[in-house]
Amino acid sequence: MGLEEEIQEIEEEIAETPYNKATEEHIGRLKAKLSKLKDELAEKESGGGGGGGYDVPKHGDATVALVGFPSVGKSTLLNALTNAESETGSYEFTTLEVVPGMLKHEKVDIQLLDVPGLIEGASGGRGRGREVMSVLRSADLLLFVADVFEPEGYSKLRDELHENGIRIDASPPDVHIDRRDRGGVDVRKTDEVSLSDDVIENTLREHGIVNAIVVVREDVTVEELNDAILDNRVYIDSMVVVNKVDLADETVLERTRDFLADEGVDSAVGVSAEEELGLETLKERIFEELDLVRVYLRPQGGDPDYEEPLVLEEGATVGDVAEKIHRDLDGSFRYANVWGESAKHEGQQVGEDHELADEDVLTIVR
Ligand SMILES: Nc1nc2c(ncn2[C@@H]2O[C@H](COP(=O)(O)OP(=O)(O)OP(=O)(O)O)[C@@H](O)[C@H]2O)c(=O)[nH]1
Ligand SMILES: [Mg+2]
Repeated sequence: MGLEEEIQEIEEEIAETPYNKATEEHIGRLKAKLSKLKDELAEKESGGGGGGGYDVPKHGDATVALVGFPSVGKSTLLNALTNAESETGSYEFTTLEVVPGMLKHEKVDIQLLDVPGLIEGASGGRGRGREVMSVLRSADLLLFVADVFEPEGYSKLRDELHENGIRIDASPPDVHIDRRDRGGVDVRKTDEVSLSDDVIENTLREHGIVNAIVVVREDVTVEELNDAILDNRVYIDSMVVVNKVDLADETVLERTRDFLADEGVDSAVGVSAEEELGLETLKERIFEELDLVRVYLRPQGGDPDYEEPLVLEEGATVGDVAEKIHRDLDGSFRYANVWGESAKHEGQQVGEDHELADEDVLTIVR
């Protein structure tokens, strides 16, 4: 039996098995096996070198990927938001390559990627789904684009990405596995963990881990435990944009809003890419969701550069800035002065570990 058939068989078994306490462990084992087989398949298929148009180099301060079914209006939206000219059409699969565009907002360069309309089943390696997945995995934010008349597409794609190891709007489970040479599996867990030691041990064994100290500090599911063991999951934030609102009446809009609310999405942005409605709100939301930190550098004795901030991820420290501006800094960093929200007082003297806030002004003294 080939890898594909094996994958299909396990997927069918999972789909047919009701999920409850009694089957949880069995399903967990199946999912572990499934992950391993899919990884093998990906390995096998990635041997042949990349296809044209998929190796989009990352540019700008952050990368946002547009994800949506064919014809929802991704290319139209990219063209409306950026300087890009992505081909649009009223037929499906107009876009066959990844088209980048740059959006400048609040002095930040945001790269938007228009990826081919994803189809269900891409995870099985069908079409160019696999290459598309690799583009999505490296994005900083996923922008799901849904047609106002078919919001169901959003849920289907989200599930599809989940199947491909992309964990949306989640953080890595608080599970640490320290492999050992002997001693069996030693499970250490906090009170809120409901998985039994047996389930945890068996799941590890399924992955060939028989000696390890496992620390579980969160009430994880078997699937999350698998994720922690596999260590090849990516965790990406997402947001939803509902397009073509120009065509919808109040009844349609309400149905779409209700549907998304049931799916846990209560802050989708409605736009019309064609009529250019709602785009400013969308830009604002993309910027907010990226959680970026803009730092204005101020040379010693000079004025801050408010035009070109250094853009970093939330949680960035003075050390991260130092590293970004001069890689030759090694050892020559003495201290820094900070003005802004992260400073206890204006011009506070701080060390490399100081965490910066958005719009801080920083002077590095070396
Ligand atoms: N009325 C209306 N039509 C739109 C809107 N956005 C896109 N369209 C139309 O929808 C069709 C598909 O748009 P595209 O931008 O090509 O869709 P796509 O998601 O890029 O499609 P693929 O590249 O095939 O995945 C085109 O005929 C667009 O003119 C909108 O906001 N309102
Ligand atoms: Mg397109």
